[in-house]
Order: sequence, then C-alpha cells, then structure tokens
Amino acid sequence: MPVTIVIGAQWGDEGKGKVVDLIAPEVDIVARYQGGANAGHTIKWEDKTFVLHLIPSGIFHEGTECVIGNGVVIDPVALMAEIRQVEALGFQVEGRLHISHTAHVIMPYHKRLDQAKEKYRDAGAIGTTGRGIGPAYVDKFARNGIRVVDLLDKDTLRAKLESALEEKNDLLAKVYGAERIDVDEMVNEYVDFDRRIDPFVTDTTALLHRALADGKRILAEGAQGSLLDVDHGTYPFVTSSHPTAGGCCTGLGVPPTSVDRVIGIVKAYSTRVGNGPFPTELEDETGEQLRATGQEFGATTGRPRRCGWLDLVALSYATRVNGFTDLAVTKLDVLAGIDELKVCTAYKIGDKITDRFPLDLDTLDRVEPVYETLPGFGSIDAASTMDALPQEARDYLQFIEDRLGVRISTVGTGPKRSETIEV
Ligand code: 2SA
Ligand code: GDP
Ligand code: MG
Repeated sequence: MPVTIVIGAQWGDEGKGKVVDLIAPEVDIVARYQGGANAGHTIKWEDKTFVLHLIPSGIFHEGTECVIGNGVVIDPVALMAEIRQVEALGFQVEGRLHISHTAHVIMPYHKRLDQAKEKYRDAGAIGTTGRGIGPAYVDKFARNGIRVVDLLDKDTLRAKLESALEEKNDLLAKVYGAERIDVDEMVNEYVDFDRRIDPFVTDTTALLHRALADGKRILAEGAQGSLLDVDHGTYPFVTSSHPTAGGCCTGLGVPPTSVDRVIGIVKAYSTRVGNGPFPTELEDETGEQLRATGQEFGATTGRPRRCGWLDLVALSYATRVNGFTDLAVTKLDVLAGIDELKVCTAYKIGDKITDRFPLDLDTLDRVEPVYETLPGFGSIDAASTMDALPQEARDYLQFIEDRLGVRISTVGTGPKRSETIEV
C-alpha cells in the first residue's frame, strides 16, 4: 500500500521535518495535508539549516515531487518567499511543486484578525502563531473562503475581495479596534500572486489518484501535532485543522484504504509552544536545561517552547487516535547527562488514578502526573546503532515501546540527517 503518514504525536515540533527529509528519497511524492505557514519544519544537512513552513520537506531531494494539498491554507506571501529561498539554494521547484486548486488562501485580513483576536482574548489567548490560520479555516467552513482557483479570474477575484473586505474591515475596526485594509492594494497584490502561482496550480487530488494507480509511493507530512487537533486535541488550545491521521484523507482526497503506515514522531520529552494544558511541564532548572540543550524555540515565531517530561498518557491516547504502526523517537541526545529521567505513566485526578487522557479542560487542568523514574544516561553522540547506545538509553526506549505497544523504527541522536539510528 502506497501511503505513509508522518504525524507529530505530541504538541508539534517533534522533528517531523527531519524524519520526512530522511524518508523522502524512498518515496515519489511528499504531500502536506493541513495547516499552513504556522508550521516550522527544520531540516539540517552538512552545514545547512532550512526551516520550511509550507513547502513539503521532500523538496531537497530532486527525485521527489511535492504537493500542497486541498486541506492546507496557503499564505501566498509566505509561499512565494519560500520558493525563492529554496531556489536560491540551487533546488528546482517549478515542475516539482504542485499546489491544489481548491486549497484556501490566507488573506491579509486573516492575519490581522488572528492577531487582533488574540489581543482581544487577553488572558485567555490561545498563543497562536499569528499567521491567520484560524480565521482562514473559519471562512472555509463558513463558505466565505477564497480558494486558489478563485485567483484565476481578476474580475471575480476583485468582486469577492471587495465583498469580503466590507465585512472584515468592519469587524477589524468596530470590534477589535484594529486598522482597516485597503481593497485596491490587496487586489493588486493578489492578482500579481495569481500570475506567479499559476505554473504550480493543479488538481492535486487527481494527481495523487494517478500516482496511486501507477503504484507510486506517497508520504503525507503532518504539521503541528495530535494534541493540537481541533477535534482530538486540548480544545480550545489547538490549531484549526486536523493534524491526526484522518486529516490526511480529507486534506489530500486519498482513501483510508490506501494508507498502510502511520509513523508517530515522538520527542523523547515533551514540549508545547502557545498556551493550554501541559500536565508534565517543568517550570524549573530541568525545564530550562531541556530548552537550552534541545534549542526549544519556535521555528516560525522564535517563541520559547515550554518543556517537560515524557507523557505516556497523552502518547497512548495519540497512538489510539492515529493507529501508529511505528514510532520515530527524536532528540534522545537532549536527555543525555540528566541523572534521573521521569516518565508520566498515569494521571491522578482528585483521589483517582487514571491512564485516560481527559479532553475537558477543567479536568485536564487539574491532573497531577504520576511518574516512574528511570536511570539517566551519558552522551550518545557517537552511537549509530542501537547496540552502541548505553544500556540505560536502550531501556528508556524499551519502556516507551512496551507502554505504547508500538515498535520504534527510528531514533534521533542529533539534528542532522546522519544523526539517526535506523532500528
Ligand atoms: P495557530 O497559529 O492558530 O495554528 O495556533 C494555534 C495553536 O497551535 C500551535 N502551533 C504550533 N505548535 C508547535 N509548532 C508550530 N509551529 C512553529 C514551530 C511554532 C512557532 O515549528 O515551532 O514557531 O511558534 C505550531 N503552529 C501552531 C500554536 O502555538 C497554538 O498553541
Ligand atoms: P517539526 O515541526 O516537527 O518539524 O520540528 P521543528 O523543526 O519545529 O523542531 C524540531 C527541532 O529539533 C529542529 O531544530 C530540529 O533540527 C531538531 N531535531 C530534530 N531531530 C533531532 C534530534 O534527534 N536531536 C536533536 N538534538 N535535535 C533534533
Ligand atoms: Mg515545528
């Protein structure tokens, strides 16, 4: 079966970009199915580092084609800048990157509304990336959205934008006290964008169906993480899309029966950027150590990420929602040098112990993690096989495998492609 999905098993930033880049040479197509330029997928090779926001993480392998599917919300400004940056590194993009004609477009008012709403929410802010994601998906589901295909006709586009702006400008000015947006400026910018995006636009669902019929292999690249899913995450502190496995089918138009592998990307500890519940968060020196050693700063916004111990309650929930067939455990090297490693195996709620991940915020805010302690390990920098890892590091991985009941197929020992153990 030809479709593999790569999914963040926690709150994002597990190292999906690195894993997708590693697998990309083995597949024909890498496709993004949800989210937008809120994502930051980092790829490091030789002395180079590149953070992709919209272009799939297969773009640095010339034999691999890339698809931005219908489920993605596309910020044309961010996309055009990213295409230029990738080309500047010497990689061919035109002819290899295919953009869905039915994907929705992020407009300047979406970004402004996202930021204005966050200010308005004040202490209840979600901690969004401010990239317009929520408001763009709102318009999609309210059936007010502008899709890539709508950019093709200048007059229709102008009419749609004028009518949308009337409402959005009122909302911005009257409700949020934010600046209004000029119609002419926006129409000119988007008409110009249409000219430049045209060579990339196609019916990507048909393209993927042809690929499936030809026996080609597709890698679906999730963005954000399972616990940020709008249905299955820590609502309302979530993103507005479906990073979980089901999102791949709707976000690309491929059938569930075409999927035979779902790789859960698990960071060896937990991080979260933005607000919302985080039961194993460490607001102490160990948390700071994880942030400093793991370089835990937002790849899109630069915000410091909150850090904490591994949470197997949350991870077994994510395993059930996604049906992981195997796991890639990343950033194991970051734990080296910590004397004792704690792993959360249950939650205490009042006087009850549970292994269930609660989805109502009130309960989730009250849970106390129950930890098991495992011995720490020293440097693993030189290890390129499982056998070369210290016994304590292997025990830590075994513990994860046993508790989740899923095989670990890959272990990350550093940010570069070469710093990986294939099990
Ligand atoms: P949004 O902007 O509406 O999607 O924000 C809603 C929540 O989703 C979180 N979110 C993310 N969490 C982790 N990583 C993301 N990408 C960037 C990265 C984040 C950054 O790779 O580091 O640079 O800050 C990402 N995108 C969205 C967000 O923090 C909110 O909690
Ligand atoms: P993504 O959004 O899941 O693709 O992850 P990000 O790129 O936002 O954040 C992951 C960070 O960890 C990036 O800086 C990666 O270069 C880095 N990284 C990935 N795997 C490893 C690893 O095994 N060890 C270390 N030390 N860093 C890693
Ligand atoms: Mg990221």
